[in-house]
Amino acid sequence: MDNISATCIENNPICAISTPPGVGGIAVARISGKGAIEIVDKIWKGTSLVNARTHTAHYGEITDSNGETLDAGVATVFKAPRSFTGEDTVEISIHGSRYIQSRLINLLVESGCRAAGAGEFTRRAFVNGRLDLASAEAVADMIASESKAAHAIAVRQMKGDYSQRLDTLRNRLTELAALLELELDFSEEDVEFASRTALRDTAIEIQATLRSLASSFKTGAAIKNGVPVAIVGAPNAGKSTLLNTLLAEERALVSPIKGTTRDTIEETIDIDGIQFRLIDTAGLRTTSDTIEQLGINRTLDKISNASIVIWLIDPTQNEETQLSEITAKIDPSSTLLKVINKSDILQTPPHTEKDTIHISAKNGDGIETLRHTLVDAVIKGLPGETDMIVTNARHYESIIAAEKAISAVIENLNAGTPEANASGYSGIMISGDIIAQDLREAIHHLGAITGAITTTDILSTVFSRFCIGK
Ligand SMILES: Nc1nc2c(ncn2[C@@H]2O[C@H](COP(=O)(O)OP(=O)(O)OP(=O)(O)O)[C@@H](O)[C@H]2O)c(=O)[nH]1
Ligand SMILES: [Mg+2]
Repeated sequence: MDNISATCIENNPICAISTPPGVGGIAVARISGKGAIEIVDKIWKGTSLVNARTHTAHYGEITDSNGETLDAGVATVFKAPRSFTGEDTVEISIHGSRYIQSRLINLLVESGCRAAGAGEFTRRAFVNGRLDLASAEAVADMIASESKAAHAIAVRQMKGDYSQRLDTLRNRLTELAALLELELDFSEEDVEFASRTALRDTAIEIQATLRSLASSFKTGAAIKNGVPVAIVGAPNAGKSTLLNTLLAEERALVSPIKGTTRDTIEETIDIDGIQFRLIDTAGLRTTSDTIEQLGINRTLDKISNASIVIWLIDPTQNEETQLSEITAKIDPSSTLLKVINKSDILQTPPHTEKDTIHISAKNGDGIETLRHTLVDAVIKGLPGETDMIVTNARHYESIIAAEKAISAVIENLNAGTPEANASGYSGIMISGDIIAQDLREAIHHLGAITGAITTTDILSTVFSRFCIGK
């Protein structure tokens, strides 16, 4: 068993300042582990914290070994297992001077604590069964969330619904694997506990769920990190003007000289609670200028990495040729928006083609429509309100691996069917133990997401993303 809870659990007392580094009105130090309350009592002048009831707050003084007062503060006592970490914990609110904060940590270390590493409190909470791994990661995402949409996804994952649903999928697979394994115990008697048809139906259903989860990752990750939007087109199409108009600031240089933008310029904006990363690029054209060509190569890179590509067109020029360059690079799951600029100088009103947006980057006409279209493009990539969204690269990798294992299960189950045999498939009936093995593989990968199955490596990677004190 590679579950961490089966390995040695360290519960020595650790301490850290949990509030952000720097000066503040107050700062909070957290101390957790076996003997944590006794250690704080050594430097605490006031009510005995060891004798205090759990979930009570006490005013007192912090003193050093010479009895000199460092600060006055409030200590809140949480007794195991009713604390965030599941261990005895004290949180001391002190005045937020840098000196007091570092001196308090020194006093605690002198009294027998160790300074906590990144995410160590949350890691202990996980090891002690206070929260699952995906929920712990959602806490980190919530702390890092910078837009309403990113925050909403983190809240959904933190509530544990995500983990519960993955556990349900995993339990269904475990039951099937167990039935197959039971058959193996009775192999002499040629019994079939697990109906192959039912098994195949369930595997197909789970495969579809895993595929939809995997496809939610692109949008999920984009929402978490900002949706990349590349603005591309011919020189002078008005790309930099559009960036400036969307940002409502003169960020990029604009000029009637073709090839003004050489390097990419990236800025973030929030539209309706979704964070977008707008990328202004060098205009696409054939050039003998080495530096301009380098810029154009960057444009092509940005097209491949963007979730949305705005293809900006100057209707006074003939630019249809760029389309093939763009479509050669764009990811098939990304959105391409054809946007015709400079509506203000068109003699005849624009002829509205389906899926084409007309704007004037210069005077702002059509910009509101463009903003709505950007938001809609993101929302259409999202599963429904109640569906799960994958935002975490680690989860995505596990889902892909689980899907691969389930696909192998389905393939092996198909191999033995009369249809497969009738179609001349040379495969013979694949034995239950091979199918069970693939099922176990899928179970393992799904378990890695919620932490039902973990290795020290997984935990170290996950918790190193946290800050010290969390
Ligand atoms: N009339 C009109 N002119 C515009 C509009 N948008 C941009 N322009 C003008 O078109 C010229 C080129 O604009 P830029 O924004 O620099 O074009 P660009 O696509 O960034 O060009 P490069 O950086 O050279 O690739 C400038 O003179 C702008 O003022 C528009 O909506 N209407
Ligand atoms: Mg430009």
